[in-house]
Amino acid sequence: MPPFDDQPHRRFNPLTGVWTLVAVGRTQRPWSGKLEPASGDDRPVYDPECYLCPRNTRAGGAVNADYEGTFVFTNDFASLRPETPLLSDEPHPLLRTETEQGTCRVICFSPRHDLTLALMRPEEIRRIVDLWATQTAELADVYRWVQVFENRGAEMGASNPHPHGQIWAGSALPTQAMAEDAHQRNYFGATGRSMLLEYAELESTDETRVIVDNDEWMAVMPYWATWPFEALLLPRRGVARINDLSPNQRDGLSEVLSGLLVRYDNLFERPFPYSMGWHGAPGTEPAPHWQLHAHFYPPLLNVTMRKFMVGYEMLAEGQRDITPEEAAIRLKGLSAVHYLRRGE
Ligand code: H2U
Ligand code: ZN
Repeated sequence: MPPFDDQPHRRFNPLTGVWTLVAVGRTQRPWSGKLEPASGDDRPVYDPECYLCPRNTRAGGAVNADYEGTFVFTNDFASLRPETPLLSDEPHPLLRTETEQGTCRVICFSPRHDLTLALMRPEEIRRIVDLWATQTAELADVYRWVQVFENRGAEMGASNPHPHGQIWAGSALPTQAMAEDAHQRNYFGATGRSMLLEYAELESTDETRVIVDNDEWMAVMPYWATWPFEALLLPRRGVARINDLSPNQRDGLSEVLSGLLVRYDNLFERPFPYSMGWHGAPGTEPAPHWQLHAHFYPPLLNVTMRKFMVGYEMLAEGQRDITPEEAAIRLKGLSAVHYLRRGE
């Protein structure tokens, strides 16, 4: 167990260089809320009004393919466009601007409107891992940074319950990527070791914060977590990018991903909202300092309450109300069977 658990303390995130304040006992415990009826569990297999279901017409008139597995299309409201010219302007050091070239895609995880990743079997999730990999490889040939992500649930701004994610790829290295690149590079330069590979080893000798794992992957509540039920998905072997994963690693990932998402849903017996995304090495050059990983940032503190990152968090630094170890114990004690699949 970490020291100072009974006192307010700060923990350092070596990946981003950011501190989080752990102020335990500040609010009620996250599992003491009353259960609200789960929403979104009674969706049809096909929704004629859904812009992601097969064969339906999207805004702007494009018609979705009659797809059976996964389906990818360029976002009809793309924030980034490939034809934007690369320009920069700095009339004064305080007034810097650069244009951003890129593309935005929407990726449907399944033709089934009623499914979620948490309800899919690992074999079905594997299809999505393969899609993330092929999309990343394709876009990394053109753009410096490829951001694969999923906003799940209306609480995180998802516009549609149909299982889907997004990919944005762009010419610049975004702020988070830049911080993680610099910190991993410095650590590798100073120690000759990959930071997150070493971290995964640390976590597996202790296991306090490991939520679910197998021979290839672990889902861990990071020591420095800011969000109440934040998780980090880490491979056990060195790998820089999702498209570099072996078939065996992809199977292992699908299993751990399923294990984490089932527990997330089981925590409050409702679909658990989150934003998740992959961080692989930027570009296509060898990157021994960079270890592939995924972040999960769920906003809930308990079943009825969202963790608001406001006041102190906005103006000083992130703050959490329960220790990561308490949150990990809570999650890993949950059933590996989804609450909607009990009795099947
Ligand atoms: P989110 O649910 O994570 O917001 O993703 C859905 C995306 O789908 C969103 O970015 C796009 C929105 O721009 N979209 C289309 O491309 N076509 C449509 O017909 C509706 C929504
Ligand atoms: Zn649909």
